[in-house]
Amino acid sequence: MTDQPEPAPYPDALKAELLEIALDAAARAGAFLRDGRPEDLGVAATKSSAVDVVTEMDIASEKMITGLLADRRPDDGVLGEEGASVEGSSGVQWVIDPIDGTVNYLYGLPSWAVSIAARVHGETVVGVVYAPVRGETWRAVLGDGAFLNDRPLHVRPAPALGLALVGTGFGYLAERRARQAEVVRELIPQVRDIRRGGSAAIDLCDVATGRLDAYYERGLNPWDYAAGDLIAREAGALTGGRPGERLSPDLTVAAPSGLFELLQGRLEELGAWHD
Ligand code: LIP
Repeated sequence: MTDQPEPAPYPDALKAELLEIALDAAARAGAFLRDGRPEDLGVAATKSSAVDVVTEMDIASEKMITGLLADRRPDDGVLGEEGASVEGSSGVQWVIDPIDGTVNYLYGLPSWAVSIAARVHGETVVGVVYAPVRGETWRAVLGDGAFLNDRPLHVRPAPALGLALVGTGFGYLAERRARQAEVVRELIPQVRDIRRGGSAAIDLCDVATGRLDAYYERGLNPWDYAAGDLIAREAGALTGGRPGERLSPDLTVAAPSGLFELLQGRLEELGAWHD
């Protein structure tokens, strides 16, 4: 069981401002990415491996988002996947994935999103995930519920592990993927089926929406999960990493109570938290 943080009291005006800014930034960046994607989009750079790619659009999206944030809240901190790093002095930190599901975006597949979270003194208070091609915007404010467009969300009731549709993902290093394949090889006969969508943010939102019973992945970064974690929790999921731990690059797990504990325990037995 993971101790879910108790909603701390934040001023309604602050929560409303952070949500409005996150929605505006995600909408602007998402429209730019959807409508301005070059037909000949290529790889601008690689990071941890030849398949860990960055496009010119990842970089442009992050620049657009950080520029809007600087205009609206110049004293806030910023952490972005493509290098944005501002300390800030307000106690508010924005955590940005300018394109979550970059490989899907590069190949023209629809499951990619702009993910923006606002943390106040380290606690995620606002999360927005916008999937433009799917026409879907997920949002959550700490303690105020989760929504898909304007529909309130709640996770599916927890099924038995053997009936669970489980999302997961794989890393950019071949050695890590080989280990992750060993884990999923052991798990797949013990669940309904596995889905690999390619965007952690959308996978976490799909748990919130009831389109997945559970999701787990090793190797995510805070920008991958910050917004989706809050959205999943506000929709009634438990989220965490190894037993008793919060989400981390070691392991991310999300599912309704009753399934969360079973899956987390099985992943612990399988050593899903290490390469
Ligand atoms: C992606 C994650 C996905 C994971 C990919 C990649 P990116 O993030 O959203 O779940 O399986 O390996 O890390 O790199 O597209 O922002």
